Amino acid sequence: MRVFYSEKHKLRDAKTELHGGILVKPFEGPFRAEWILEAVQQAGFTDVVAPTEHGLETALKVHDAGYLEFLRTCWERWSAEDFPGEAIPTAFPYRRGQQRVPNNIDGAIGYYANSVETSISNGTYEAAISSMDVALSGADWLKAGNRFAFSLCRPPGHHAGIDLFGGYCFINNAAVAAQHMLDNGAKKVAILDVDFHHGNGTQDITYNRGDIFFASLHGDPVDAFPYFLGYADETGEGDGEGLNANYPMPPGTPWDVWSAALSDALKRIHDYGAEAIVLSLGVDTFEKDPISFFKLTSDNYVTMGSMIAATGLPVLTLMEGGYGVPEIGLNVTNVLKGLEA
Ligand code: OKP
Ligand code: ZN
Repeated sequence: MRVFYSEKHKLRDAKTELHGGILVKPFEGPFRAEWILEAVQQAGFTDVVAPTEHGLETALKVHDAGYLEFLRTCWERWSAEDFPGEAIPTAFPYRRGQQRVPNNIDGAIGYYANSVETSISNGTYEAAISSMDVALSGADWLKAGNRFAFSLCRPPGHHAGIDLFGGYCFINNAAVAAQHMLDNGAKKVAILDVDFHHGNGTQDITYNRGDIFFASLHGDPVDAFPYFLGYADETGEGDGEGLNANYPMPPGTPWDVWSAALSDALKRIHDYGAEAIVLSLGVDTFEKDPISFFKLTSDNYVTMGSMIAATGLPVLTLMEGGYGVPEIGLNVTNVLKGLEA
């Protein structure tokens, strides 16, 4: 399995995250990609390659152009205001309010935010673009006839919607990669999101599309971030009717319950006729994850990988979440081993 990795992830190094009423060091930091890279190399996945630049063409098919321009210019616009800290929104387009983009950056950042723990800082855009290129380069590797790629994306992407950032995400790497596969000849692609958190951004982008099946296994939105999407009765609309499958699960969910949901999602992906799987891999389902509440163990990740590989489909694995504990590297490695077994 070839591993795609960009040093430019280090440019995403915000100093602040609003957590529990104070600004703390972000849970999502450069150490994550370093630990994961170290572990996969130690485990023998030594074919590590830098991405190629793909430009914005594919991103513009899944994201709003004004949103991408906001991401590109946010930090310089915020800096020009002489604010003392990193860019954090404070005002939002509420129910019964206007849905118009303000000129002022303090307003525009609220317009484009779905949550506010994610400070925007110098280098964030460059890192997010490079993360997207990591995903796209993995998609190219599959297009060339290979069955597996691991794109060590950072920052993650699955909370980034058509015109929304948040949840540590800016550009939806999985959706852009799926779009790239479709543009390169695939007719039907599945995105399987096994991160602990619901892939609300991915669902936003794919909800009315007939060419992408989206399945997400996650903490029930009544109990867990992102709270406002991810219920089981969200099944898709228009061309996408019946092509969105959510599996919300409660605090303490163990492997036997979680894996039954995975089996069902894989059956749905098979029945849909997907030609490839984009795997949004978060290992924050781990029992020791600091911000999540599932109870998966390190061994479970091997089985997860082999269950996904048993579909027989090509799999582009993209990194999403997984925080704070050294086992994130082991758990990712175990998925990759399971895929190749
Ligand atoms: C991103 B991904 C701790 C609570 C954080 C946002 C979680 C974003 C998760 N400060 N809430 O899906 O792993
Ligand atoms: Zn997550």
